[in-house]
Amino acid sequence: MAIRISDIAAEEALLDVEAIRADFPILDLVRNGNPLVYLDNGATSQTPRCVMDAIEHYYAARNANVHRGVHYLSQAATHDFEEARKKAGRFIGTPLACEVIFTRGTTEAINLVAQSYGRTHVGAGDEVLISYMEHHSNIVPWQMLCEEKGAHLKVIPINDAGELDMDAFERLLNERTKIVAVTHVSNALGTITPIKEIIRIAHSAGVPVLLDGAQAIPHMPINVYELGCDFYAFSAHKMYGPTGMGVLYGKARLLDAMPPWQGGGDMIMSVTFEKTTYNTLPYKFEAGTPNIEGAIALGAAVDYLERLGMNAIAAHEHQLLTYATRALQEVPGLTIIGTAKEKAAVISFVLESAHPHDIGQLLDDAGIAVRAGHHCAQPVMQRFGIPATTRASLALYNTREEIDALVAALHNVNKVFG
Ligand code: 7TS
Repeated sequence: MAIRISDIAAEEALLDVEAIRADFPILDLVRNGNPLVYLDNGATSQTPRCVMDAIEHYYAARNANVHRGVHYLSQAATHDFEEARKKAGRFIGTPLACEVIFTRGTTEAINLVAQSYGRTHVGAGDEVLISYMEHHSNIVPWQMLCEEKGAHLKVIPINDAGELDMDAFERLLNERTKIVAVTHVSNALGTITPIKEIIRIAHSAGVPVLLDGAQAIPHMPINVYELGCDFYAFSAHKMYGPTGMGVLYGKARLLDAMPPWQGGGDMIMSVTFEKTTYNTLPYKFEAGTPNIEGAIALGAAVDYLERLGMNAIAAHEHQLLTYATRALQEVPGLTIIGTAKEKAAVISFVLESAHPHDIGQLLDDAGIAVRAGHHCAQPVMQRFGIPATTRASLALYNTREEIDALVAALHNVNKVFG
């Protein structure tokens, strides 16, 4: 069984949120005389002091290139960099560091799979299966691949609650399907997709599965071995780590058989003008000097999250989601977009009285940061027949008082525009 957030939430919420907030200096900011209420965590989460310290320590005591120096600093930097890889692997449940490819983020991780695995396995007339609720970064790389190869992009529909139509999924899966690429959590709707079921069905048809974990990774424990997924992509900056950093997990057997997608330093074993032989995993996919500080800071974010406990985080956020959902439903004219049974702490909504951009502006005046727009998921907006939503995406440091501030500000929006 996949881990259900609602089951985890049955446990006590165990986070000392007040102490946690002290770890995040930016939460002390004041805007227009109001304390910052940061509810745009789906776009990027804030950074705890320990992650900043890891970056500073790298530049103060480690700065050197990795995998190439005999001198102390290079060896120390290499050690910390590879320790970070082990931490990232441990965080998602793989003991094999070779299955952890460092990338710029989720977007690059998905492009890597599309360009390497995809270009090898997808040919004319083949199909790539995604869903209606994908972020553009799990649509466009596959579209580019399909265009190049004369293949077809197929899309699993969603119902009015924003849940995948699993019957349609089974119908769409066929012998021409070469890969299924779906999100674990929708950034626009908050839906947690039934990934265990998706993987079981796809694998029974012999089709590998890539999961876009960008919005799942900060909210719940992930174990790629328990899930059995073939690829899992995520970004550090959505899990309290740095920007420009992410991970592609892939099964070693698959990664090993895939060609490199970028050429350059570090990804080679030997080079002559006649022939180049490639490095072993994971380096085969990491051409050029990597984001060393980013990897080390990602490792620090993993340490931080493990100290707090992903179950406790999931329980806290689920309680907050329930509280916020009830409170928002009391706002006249407000409709929540995305009412799946299983949701992570993301709430998209529309308000009769005002356009999402005007709402975003008025909330900002009150010190409340939300995202207004299509959330890089335009097909979701088209599916619901709306141009945009306002989205509050919650994190481990958010509180009920902040939800109350959001609700009060929305009542004010109704007053101003009503
Ligand atoms: N996949 C999903 C589900 C996402 O939510 C995002 C970013 C990405 C992929 C891309 O991640 P990146 O780190 O490579 O950029 N989502 C959002 C968002 O919801 N608001 O801003 C960025």
